Amino acid sequence: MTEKDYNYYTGILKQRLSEKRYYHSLCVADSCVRLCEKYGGDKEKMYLAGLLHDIMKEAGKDKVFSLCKKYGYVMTELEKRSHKLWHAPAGAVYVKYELKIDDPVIFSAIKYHTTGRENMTQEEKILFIADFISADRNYDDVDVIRSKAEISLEDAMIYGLSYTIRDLSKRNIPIHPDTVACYNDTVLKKDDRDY
Ligand code: DGI
Ligand code: FE
Ligand code: FE
Repeated sequence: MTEKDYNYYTGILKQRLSEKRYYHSLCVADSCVRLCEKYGGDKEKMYLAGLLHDIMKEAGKDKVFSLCKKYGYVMTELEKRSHKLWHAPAGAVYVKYELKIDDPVIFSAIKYHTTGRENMTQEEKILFIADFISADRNYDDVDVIRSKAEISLEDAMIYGLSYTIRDLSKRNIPIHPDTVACYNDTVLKKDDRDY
């Protein structure tokens, strides 16, 4: 990315995000590059995807719903009622249609960065894990998932998904079908044992 583009995108991020989440975005972009170097992936695209992945995180309901309506993203009932999920698809459409970054790799990495999905692409997996292990994160198990991410992206995904599913179900919060599909798919592909 040119310095001009970097200044342009970080300028937009600074307008839309708190200092803390702006810093998180820079850290996730760096983690994306590291994971691309380790596992293979488009570094240039993934730096940008990491930078912009939470761009709609602090947008209000009106902004999110009007973006989705304008660009034809139809939310399911579960999605409408789960406000933490909105910023991922809304961010993807914002980046594609408003910032005019028309790239399917960046689009799908941002769209699925919160839930994951079945049959994730390499770049989707990279952003999904980069978001869990970025330098600004300091939740209890962060070291466990960081060390898993040094060994296998899929092992880190299973750990992260299992943590999220446990946390949501403990609090009786609905689990998106893509989250469950991602978990099942990753577990089933990891080995061929019967359960
Ligand atoms: O945006 P970040 O905070 O960096 O991270 P994120 O995009 O992974 O969002 C995490 C939040 O999303 C966390 O509060 C849990 C919530 N979440 C993740 N998966 C699901 C979910 N919420 C619902 N309702 N269903 C899910 O499957
Ligand atoms: Fe997010
Ligand atoms: Fe994030």
